[in-house]
This record gives sequence, C-alpha cells and structure tokens, in this order.
Amino acid sequence: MSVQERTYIMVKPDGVQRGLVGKIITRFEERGYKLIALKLVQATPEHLEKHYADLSARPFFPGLIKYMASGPVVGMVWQGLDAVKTGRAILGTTNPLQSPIGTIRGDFCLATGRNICHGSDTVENAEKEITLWFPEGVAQWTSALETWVFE
Ligand code: RTP
Repeated sequence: MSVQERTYIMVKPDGVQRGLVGKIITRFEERGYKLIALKLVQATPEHLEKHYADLSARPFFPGLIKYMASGPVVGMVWQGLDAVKTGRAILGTTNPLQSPIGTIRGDFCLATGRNICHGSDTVENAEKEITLWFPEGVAQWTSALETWVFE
C-alpha cells in the first residue's frame, strides 16, 4: 500500500449534468486524497471504447458508450494511501441500490446504467486509465500539509 498510489476517478455525464462534480471532489478531498489531475472533456465513442475495452462483449456495451458520450465527463487523478480500493469504497457498488448510504452512489443515484461516477478497479488498470485520459501527464506538487495527512 503506497502513499504514491494513484487512481482514476471520473464523473460521468449524468453526474456532470446534475451538478454533482463539486460534491464528488469534496468526498476525495475530505478523506485526505491529493488531486494531481483534473479536466472536463467530451470523450469520443472511440476513446470510451478503449476505456471500457474489457466490457466490449457485454450486451450493455453499446448503451454504455452512448451514455458516456452523451455529454462531458470530468476526469481526475487522486493520489494517496490505498487510493484504488478506498476510492472504490468512496464511490460505492456498481448497482446504486445496493450501495450503502454514505457512499457517492448510495447517496446520489439509483440505476446501474446511470451511476454517475467511475473508479479504477486495480492499481494496474488505474495506471492504464491515467495514461489514456492524461497522456500529457499529471501534476507533481507537494502540499505543505502532506506530513500531517500521510505521516
Ligand atoms: P465503472 O467501471 O464505471 O467504475 O463501474 P464498475 O467497475 O463498478 O462496473 P463495471 O462492471 O466495470 O461496469 C462499467 C459500467 O457499465 C455500466 N453497466 N451497466 N446495464 C447493466 O447491466 C450495466 N452493467 C454495468 C455501469 O455504468 C457501470 O458502472
């Protein structure tokens, strides 16, 4: 478990259109994660097909790509201890109805196909997704408070 662990978190088009970007960012900030990249982007279907390549054989894939291309998304990279697993815990489960209250999905949405946010599921996939969404690289900065958050 590394302090340098990074995860790719994305607010999906419904999250952006419902005005939930700030609330989602706040959950990661308040937990103590460090923001090292952030951008609003209208993704092309081709780009989204790469992001969700693992799901290309699933029946919901065409609808997923349409949904994800329906408006801009906000992509972010958050860094800190156990960022991938804890990031997923902050988001909640894929099906919002099964997601506990207190998680983002458990608090703000209802349907699996409109679950407002994405989080990398493994450290390896996080690194791939960061390269896909931020080919220009991410910021390197040191917070003055870091010592008091990470030890
Ligand atoms: P994500 O990658 O978006 O964070 O979601 P996840 O790991 O929790 O779930 P995954 O199985 O990777 O599915 C990716 C996204 O596809 C949509 N989905 N729709 N209609 C359906 O049965 C269905 N199943 C999945 C969801 O938007 C899910 O987040």
